[in-house]
Amino acid sequence: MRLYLLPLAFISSIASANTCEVAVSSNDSWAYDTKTISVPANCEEFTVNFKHNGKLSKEGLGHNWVLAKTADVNAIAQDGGTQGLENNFLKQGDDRIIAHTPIIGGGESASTTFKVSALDAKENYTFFCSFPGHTFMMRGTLKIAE
Ligand SMILES: [Cu+2]
Repeated sequence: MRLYLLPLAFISSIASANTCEVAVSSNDSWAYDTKTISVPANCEEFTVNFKHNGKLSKEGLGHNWVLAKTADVNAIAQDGGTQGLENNFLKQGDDRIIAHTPIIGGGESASTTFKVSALDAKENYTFFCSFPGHTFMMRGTLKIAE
């Protein structure tokens, strides 16, 4: 019995650790490699590990990963567009933003972690890049998986 139970416990602990994070990447174009992120409801926190696999600088073609309610995305991007790279093209203290990474350039990576309990399974969430001109192409859906 013990021989069967130990490997199962080991496997399930690896699985639960892996599913509370996701890798998302982009490159020197206006796209993420991921369109949909599913967050397990039993995760306490969820981490997005974001990587820019391109070569261009963050001034030229930087990207970030920002999470908000879908209904708030356009207003956040509009308010952030004038805030400059030093503010990651986001309005400081904007409480509509649930989580975000800084703007990164080619070869760089950044992570952001948020509390899953802050999300509502009935709500629609969108992740997007707030770099001016990117927001309409660089976006995807995030949902809580029951
Ligand atoms: Cu971008």
